[in-house]
Amino acid sequence: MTSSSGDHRRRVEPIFIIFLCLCAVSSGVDSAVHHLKWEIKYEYRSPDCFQKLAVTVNGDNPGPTITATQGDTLVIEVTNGLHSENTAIHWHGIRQRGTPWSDGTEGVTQCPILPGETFTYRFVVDQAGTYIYHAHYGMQRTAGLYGLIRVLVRNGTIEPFSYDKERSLILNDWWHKSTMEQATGLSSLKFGWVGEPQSLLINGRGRYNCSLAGGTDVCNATNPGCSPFVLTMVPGNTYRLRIASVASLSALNLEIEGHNMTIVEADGHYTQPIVVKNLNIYSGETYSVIVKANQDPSRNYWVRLNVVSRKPGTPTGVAILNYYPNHPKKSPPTIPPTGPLWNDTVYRFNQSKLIKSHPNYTEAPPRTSDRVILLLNTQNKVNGFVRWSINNASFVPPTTPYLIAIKENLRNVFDQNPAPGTYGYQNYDIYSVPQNSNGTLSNSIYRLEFNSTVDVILQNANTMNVNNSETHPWHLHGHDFWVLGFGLGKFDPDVDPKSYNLIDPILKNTVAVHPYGWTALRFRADNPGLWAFHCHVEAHFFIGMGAVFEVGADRINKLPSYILGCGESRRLIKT
Ligand SMILES: *[C@@H]1O[C@H](CO)[C@@H](O)[C@H](O)[C@H]1NC(C)=O
Ligand SMILES: *[C@@H]1O[C@H](CO)[C@@H](O)[C@H](O)[C@H]1NC(C)=O
Ligand SMILES: *[C@@H]1O[C@H](CO)[C@@H](O)[C@H](O)[C@H]1NC(C)=O
Ligand SMILES: *[C@@H]1O[C@H](CO)[C@@H](O)[C@H](O)[C@H]1NC(C)=O
Ligand SMILES: *[C@@H]1O[C@H](CO)[C@@H](O)[C@H](O)[C@H]1NC(C)=O
Ligand SMILES: *[C@@H]1O[C@H](CO)[C@@H](O)[C@H](O)[C@H]1NC(C)=O
Ligand SMILES: *[C@@H]1O[C@H](CO)[C@@H](O)[C@H](O)[C@H]1NC(C)=O
Ligand SMILES: *[C@@H]1O[C@H](CO)[C@@H](O)[C@H](O)[C@H]1NC(C)=O
Ligand SMILES: *[C@@H]1O[C@H](CO)[C@@H](O)[C@H](O)[C@H]1NC(C)=O
Ligand SMILES: *[C@@H]1O[C@H](CO)[C@@H](O)[C@H](O)[C@H]1NC(C)=O
Ligand SMILES: *[C@@H]1O[C@H](CO)[C@@H](O)[C@H](O)[C@H]1NC(C)=O
Ligand SMILES: [Cu+2]
Repeated sequence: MTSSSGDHRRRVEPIFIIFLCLCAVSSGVDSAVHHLKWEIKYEYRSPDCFQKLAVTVNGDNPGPTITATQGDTLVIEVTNGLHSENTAIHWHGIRQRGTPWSDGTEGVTQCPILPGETFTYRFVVDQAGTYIYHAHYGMQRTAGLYGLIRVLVRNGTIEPFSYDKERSLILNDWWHKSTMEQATGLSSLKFGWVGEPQSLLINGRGRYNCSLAGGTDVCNATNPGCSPFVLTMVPGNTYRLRIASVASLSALNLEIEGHNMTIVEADGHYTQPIVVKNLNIYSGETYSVIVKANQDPSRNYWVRLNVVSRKPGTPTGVAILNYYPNHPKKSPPTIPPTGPLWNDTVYRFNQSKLIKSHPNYTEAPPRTSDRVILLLNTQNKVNGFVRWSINNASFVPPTTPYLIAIKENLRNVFDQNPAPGTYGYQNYDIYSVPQNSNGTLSNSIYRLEFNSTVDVILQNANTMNVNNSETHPWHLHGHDFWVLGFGLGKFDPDVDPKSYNLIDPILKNTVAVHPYGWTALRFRADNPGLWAFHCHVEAHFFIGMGAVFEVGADRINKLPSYILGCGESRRLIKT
C-alpha cells in the first residue's frame, strides 16, 4: 500500500463516492448498503452488578458493533422507544461528506427524534478505521447509548501491520445516579455535582462492591452476568485490539499485565508504530494496538483500567486476559499493575506527543493557515450558574438546529455576530482562578471560508478551584485535523508555531488539552455543513464547553424534508 492511495482516499468528493457505489452495483465490486433497524429503549441492566435503567439498542447495552467496509453505505432506522425522552445518535469520526444532516447532533444538524418517532440516518463510511456511535442529546450518553463502528479496508488493501485476529474493548465510566439527576444538578443555581463515577466498564462490564449498596435486590454480585469481561487469546497469536473510550468524564489509562502494546491506529489513521506499556485514552478517542500473546501460557493476566488526571474516587476496572485453554474466569495469581500516577501530567503529555502519522501514510498539512482561532477554556459563572466558557462565551444551542436555520435563512434563531476568535492572552493568568466570573451565554458561531486552512489553539486554564486544571478532550465533527503541537503553559503566538510538527503530524478527530496546557490543530474546512466542536466530557459540553463551525453553507445540498420539525423550522413543513 503506498501513500498515494491513502491520500486519494481522503480527497474523494461526495459526488465521486456516489459514482463509486453505482459502479459497484453494476461491476460487482463489493460496496454494500447495510440496512439496520434499531429500537432505542430503557431497560434494567446491571453492568457493574448494580441495577439501574440503561439505554439499550435492540436490547443490547452497549449497543451492537457495526461492521462495514470502506465505501459502504449505512442506512440506520432509529426508533425512539424511550417513552419520555428525545434522542439523536452521532456517528463519531464519520465525516458525513455530502450528508451533514446525518451527523446526529441535536441542535446543530437535526431536530430531536421524539418518543415513538423513527429517523433514518444514511451515510457513507469513506474512511477505514475504528469509530464509535453515541447519543448526542443532552447528557444521554451517560445513560449508556453507545457502541463501536469498525470500518474495514477494502478487500485486497494491505494495512501497515499484521495480526492473526482482532478483538475490541470499549471503555466507559458509570454512575448509579440517573442522567436526569446529573443534568439537573449541573443546571441548578445550587450547583449539584454527581461526583466521581462508581465504576469503570470494559465492554459494558464492571464490578461494584455490593456491600456498599443497600440490599441485594439492587446490587447482586452473584448474578451470572456480573463478572469481568474475558478477552480470550490463543498463545502464540498476534491480536489487533480496537480500543475506544466513550467515558463521560474520566481520562483513562489502560494496561495489559505483562504485555506491551504497539499503537498502530488513532481515530482512523495509521500511526508510527510505538510501543507503550500502557495507553492513555481520552473520551472520544479510538486506537488500535497490536498485542502478542507471547507470555507464560499457563495463567491468565489482568487487563487494568484506571482513572487519571482527576484524583481517583473510582476503583480500578478490570477484565481478564484469558490464555486459551485456561479457564476463562480463573483470576490471575497477581494483583493488577498500578500504572502511572493519576497526577503525572507530564507522562500523559509525553505520550500524546509520541502519536505521529505512519511515514508511508502521511498526508502533510498545508504549510500555513488562513486563519488562527485562539480558544481559552475557562470555568466561570454566568448569572450565578456554574458554566464553562470559550473566550467568555458559554455555548447554548438554539432550539432550531443551525443547519436548518442557515439553509432556510431563519436569522432570528441565533446571534448573527461572530463568536469570539481570540482572548486577551497577553494579560491572562492561566494559573489563577478566573476573575471574569461573569461570562455570557452565547449561541453565536464561527463562519469558516470554504476550503480555507484553519488553525485552532485550545488553551487550558485554572478552574474555579485553586491550583486545579482539568483535561479536556476536544472533538471536531465533519473533519479530521492535524495535531500540530502540544505545550504546557500559555501558548505564545509569536514563538510556539515555530515548533509545530508540519512533517508527520497525526490526523485525528479528538485530542486532549492537558492541564494548564495548549494544543494546536489545523484543518482544511472542506466539508460543507454545520459542525460541532466541543469538549467530549459530557458534563462540560452540557454546561457550555463547545462551539459550532459553519463551513461552505452555500454548498450544502438541499436539506431532506424529514429533518425539519422543531423550533422555527416547524413553519417550513408543508402540509
Ligand atoms: C476477497 O478477495 C478474494 C480474492 O479475490 C476472495 O477470494 C475473497 O472471497 C474476497 N473476500 C471478501 C470478503 O469479499
Ligand atoms: C467492600 O466494602 C466493604 C464495606 O465497606 C469492605 O469491608 C470490603 O473490604 C469491600 N470489599 C472490597 C473487595 O473492596
Ligand atoms: C442474585 O443472583 C443469583 C443468580 O442469578 C440469584 O440466584 C439470586 O436469587 C439473586 N439474588 C437476589 C436477591 O435477587
Ligand atoms: C516491553 O517494552 C519494553 C521497552 O521496549 C521492553 O524492555 C520489555 O522487555 C517489553 N516487554 C515485553 C513483555 O515484551
Ligand atoms: C500526586 O498525588 C499523590 C497522591 O495521590 C501525591 O502524593 C503526590 O505528591 C502528587 N504529585 C504531584 C506531582 O502533585
Ligand atoms: C517526558 O519527556 C521528557 C523529554 O523527553 C523527559 O525528559 C521526561 O523524563 C519525560 N517525563 C515523563 C514523566 O515521562
Ligand atoms: C514503508 O514502506 C517501505 C516500502 O514498502 C517499507 O520498506 C518500510 O518498511 C515502510 N515503513 C514502515 C514504518 O512500515
Ligand atoms: C472576558 O471578560 C473579562 C472580564 O470582564 C474581560 O477582561 C475580558 O476581556 C473578556 N474576554 C473576552 C475574550 O471577551
Ligand atoms: C454580570 O453581568 C450582568 C449582565 O451583563 C450584569 O447585570 C451584572 O451586574 C454582572 N455582574 C457582575 C458581578 O459583574
Ligand atoms: C481546496 O484547496 C486546495 C489547496 O489549495 C486545492 O488543491 C483544492 O482544489 C481546493 N478544493 C476546492 C474544492 O476548491
Ligand atoms: C498552588 O500551587 C503552588 C505552586 O505549586 C503552591 O506554591 C501553592 O501553595 C499551591 N496553593 C494551594 C492552595 O494549594
Ligand atoms: Cu472538558
